[in-house]
Amino acid sequence: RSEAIVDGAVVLRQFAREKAEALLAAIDRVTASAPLRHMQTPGGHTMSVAMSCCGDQGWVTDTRGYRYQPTDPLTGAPWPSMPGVFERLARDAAEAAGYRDFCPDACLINRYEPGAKMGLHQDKDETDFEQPIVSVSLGLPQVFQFGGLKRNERPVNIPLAHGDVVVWGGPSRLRYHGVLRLKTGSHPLTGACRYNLTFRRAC
Ligand code: MD5
Ligand code: FE
Repeated sequence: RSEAIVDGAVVLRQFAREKAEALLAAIDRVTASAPLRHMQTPGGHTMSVAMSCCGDQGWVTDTRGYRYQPTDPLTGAPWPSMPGVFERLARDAAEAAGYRDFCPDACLINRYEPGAKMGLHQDKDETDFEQPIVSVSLGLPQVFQFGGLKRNERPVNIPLAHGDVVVWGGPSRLRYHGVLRLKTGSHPLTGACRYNLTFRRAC
């Protein structure tokens, strides 16, 4: 099933369902060498979401700002390579949404535990906004907020469940978005958390 939300954003309900176990095993492989951690915002707050990355570039935030970099600041080592199952899913989802040959160089792994949220923001640290972002939800459901191109536009709530994939391209690429606090629950594959993978072309 595929639903167009608005201008370039496509929800592929359950697109990742059959690959969920393989994706979660790959998350464990990546986070064994690049541990999930709560990064600092430039304003000095600790994020409630725990993050890690894989691929040639990883997104980081600290008191110096937001950026992509090829190494993990925690270990100094290059980010783990992008698992094959990640790369194929990202390319297949982008193609299903009409974007051919999507070749992400960065995957951000977000882990939400009960109470964790992400406030409204834009993803604009990448160089080419013509490239879509592919987002994969695993585990507990969470309400996604889809705003406008200006922060003051009222967001629309979209519930995202285990296995759902969203492709953000075209004019939706720069929309404000966030996720509401994760509610307590238990999922057979992830326990008390939700994972979100976002595939990006950083440079
Ligand atoms: C999440 N993650 O559920 C979301 C999914 C992040 C982040 O926002 O930055 O890690 S990605 C949602 C997204 C990406 C690009 C554009 C838009 C949404 N959009 O236009 O709404 O952890
Ligand atoms: Fe974002």
